[in-house]
Amino acid sequence: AQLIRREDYAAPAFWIRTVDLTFDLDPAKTLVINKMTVEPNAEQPGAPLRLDGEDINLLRVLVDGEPVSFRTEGSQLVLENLPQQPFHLEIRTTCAPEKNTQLSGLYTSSGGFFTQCEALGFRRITYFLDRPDVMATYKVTLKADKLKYPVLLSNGNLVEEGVLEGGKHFAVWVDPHPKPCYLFALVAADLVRREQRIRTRAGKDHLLQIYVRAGDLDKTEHAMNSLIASIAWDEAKFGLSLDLERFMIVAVSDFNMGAMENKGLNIFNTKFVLANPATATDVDFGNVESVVAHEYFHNWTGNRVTCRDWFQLSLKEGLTVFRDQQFSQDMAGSRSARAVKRIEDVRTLRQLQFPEDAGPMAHPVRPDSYVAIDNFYTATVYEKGSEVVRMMHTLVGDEGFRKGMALYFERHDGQAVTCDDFAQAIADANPGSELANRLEPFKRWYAQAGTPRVTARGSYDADNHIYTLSLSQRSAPTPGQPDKAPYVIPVAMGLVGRDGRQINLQLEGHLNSLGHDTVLVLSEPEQTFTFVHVPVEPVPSLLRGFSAPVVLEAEHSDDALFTLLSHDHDPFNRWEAGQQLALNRILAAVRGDGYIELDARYLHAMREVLRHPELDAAFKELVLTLPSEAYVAEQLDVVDPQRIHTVRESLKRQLAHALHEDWIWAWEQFHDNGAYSPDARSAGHRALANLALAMLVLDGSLRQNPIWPGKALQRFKDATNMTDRLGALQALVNAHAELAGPALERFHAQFKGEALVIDKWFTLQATAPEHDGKVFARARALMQHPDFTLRTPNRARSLLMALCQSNPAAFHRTDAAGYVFWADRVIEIDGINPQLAARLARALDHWRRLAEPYRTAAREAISRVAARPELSDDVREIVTRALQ
Ligand code: B3K
Ligand code: ZN
Repeated sequence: AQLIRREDYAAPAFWIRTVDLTFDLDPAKTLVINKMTVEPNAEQPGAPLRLDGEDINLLRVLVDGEPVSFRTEGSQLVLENLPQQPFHLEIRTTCAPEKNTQLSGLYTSSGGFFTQCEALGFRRITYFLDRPDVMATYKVTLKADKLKYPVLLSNGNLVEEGVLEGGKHFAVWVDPHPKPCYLFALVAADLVRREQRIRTRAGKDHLLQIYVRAGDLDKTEHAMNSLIASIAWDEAKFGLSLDLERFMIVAVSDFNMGAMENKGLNIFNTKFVLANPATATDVDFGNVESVVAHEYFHNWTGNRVTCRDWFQLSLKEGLTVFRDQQFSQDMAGSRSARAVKRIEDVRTLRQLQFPEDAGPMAHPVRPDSYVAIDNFYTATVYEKGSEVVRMMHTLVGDEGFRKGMALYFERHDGQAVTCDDFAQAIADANPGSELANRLEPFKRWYAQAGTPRVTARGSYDADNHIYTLSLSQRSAPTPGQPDKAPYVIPVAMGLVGRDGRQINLQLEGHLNSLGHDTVLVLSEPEQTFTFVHVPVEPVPSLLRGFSAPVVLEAEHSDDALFTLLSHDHDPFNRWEAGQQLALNRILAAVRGDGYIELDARYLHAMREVLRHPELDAAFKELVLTLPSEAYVAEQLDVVDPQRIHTVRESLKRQLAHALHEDWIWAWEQFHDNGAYSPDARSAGHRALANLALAMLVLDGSLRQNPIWPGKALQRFKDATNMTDRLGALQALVNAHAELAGPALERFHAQFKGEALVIDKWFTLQATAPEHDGKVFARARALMQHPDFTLRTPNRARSLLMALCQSNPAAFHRTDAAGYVFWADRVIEIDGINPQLAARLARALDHWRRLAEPYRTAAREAISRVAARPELSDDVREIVTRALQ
């Protein structure tokens, strides 16, 4: 395993301009004929051509039709003494798709052929310059058995098809757009399709197709609607239109990630395409919408303009996540529904990215080095990368950002570029903006790892009506980066009176009022902002809408938090205040004697939110959900997962009991039996009704009162959609109600043939609140269930990631059984699918912060994995970093 460094980037010694691929598809032995036109890079004359290859058998190499001598170095094929003019290179190889359990390159799934080439899968198909700055046009001929594989697809346009001898048929596809090889794709399988013709604003006609297995066609309508909406949004918002006559989505059930943006032929994990009311929840519907949009948006941000090298991954991922988040907000509609989406995104960021930034895998949005690039498809590159783009958007405004995007495409369409090129385009389109004025320091967001902490202190001078706000920032060291320079941090803010009034903002020395909302830019270690004509002592509402990915230490009193919770104009900060109130109580108990009785004021405030006449149900559900155990752990230097669990569960029970009548009211008010629609408003109602039901079942189970468990069972049986059915089942399972067992059995029997629903069945059991070790025991036993397999990533994740990543109290045990189980599974899965194993390996990232006896036991488990001689580079990199 070799460390690859960003600073070592050099342009390739050759360009590959055209690729003509022929596949003779056979699960055991597929023949690949690869005919390329290759052009020496005039700047590196005489250099050898080094082609990447992995797990493929080389049959022959021809240069301009003649056999040539070659050698192999490691996994590379090296050719020397090549012509100094463009030449033809033909390479024949074979591979064994059915043996490819890594799901990278060409593999089989349910009897069909599929590919996944990002990041380094193409080298598992043929020898190539497998790097994103080598862009070529492709012609692809597929040959396969006609009965077994009636559908033959590749990128671009279908130019020819026909039958061959021996029951075979063929198809020829031509993609006119030059692309890096990671965007190559093929599919040969027995699939059916939903299709639709559309005419865009630009007046062009396109054919949209979604390919799935027979039986899944009734789950494709939502994906198709989402695709159509995405196409319209990108045209309307950024003037970016679809550049292909045909756009295809294919669903496959064995897939390492969510989906893949191959040019014109997106390949999706079934989980992010298939959805109908009977089998998918509101969360699934939302995910399908955003992943379909994400992959579609990549057509411009990723495909038309791609990455120069893999260190620039966030160039396409951060930007495309930002775009899909904006799209989903626009789809949600109302101001409040947009805020709900923002809160959910921030919750994800805090749950996944903040811990990453505080642990051994901390890396900059644009990493400096890696061993296995697949390990860097992270929350930092994606979610924090999106926050960096969002900050640029905040600093230049919506219209400024649109101009910046236009300039980016004007400059770079058809190129492979860097994060610097993107930031430069946004800044250059907005001369005089805060971004343009501070571009170099702003770009530290790309270069430095770790989550900055911003401290705010305010003081009010009542005599002179002056409010002074001091903001300071500091950043802790991260691996390889002991010292950090200050960031440019946009702090969106306002001032709120105790009575809820929005205070007019006017900075000292400025004539103009800023209205009720402004963005302060913190760029020094410490800065003071003085507001004049402030009539009453205000509560500062800082970082509105979560305007920067930082930890804010505002040290608000309870009083101030209650003010913000009931009055802040910014819904995000209202939610934040509610979370902070809960967090303060949880932390007091965790640091104290492990118990706390919820105060009347907090309960009253929660009741007010729940019964509020104007707030949206979705927003109420977010406020009334306690911060997760993972988020609580983030606040502590020494983490005792059991203690956090005990405290949080206790608070939940108190909230369930004290608000009993209110939960009944909420259930009556918001549960519904009408026709299902996935829109934000209906989904919000379901979310709140299901939270109310869960609270009522929890309280009932604890008090041996069978009424609400009984009602939940009835709801579970009668539900007309998966959100409500799963909600009721989860209420029973999470309360450890007696009725949970029979309900789980019934659920399994009812959805036997629906793989994605069976995944939910595993996850539900593995994420139940731990109780006397029963949840862990059950999860471990489920490994033996006939439906369980490690070979399908969705299924493996549904049980193992659920247990090890999402259920701290079940996983972190004083007897270390969770860690032993984890180590065994990491090793076992590594032999099948290293990418998947490496994801699971990260479950113990934060081991150093664990209290004893967890810490020592965790280190032993990681060391046991690290001691295996035959580990993949992927897992080796994770455990090595963890132990460093
Ligand atoms: N670009 C793909 C990720 C590919 C994963 C490589 N291991 C999905 C996406 O971000 O759209
Ligand atoms: Zn992406």
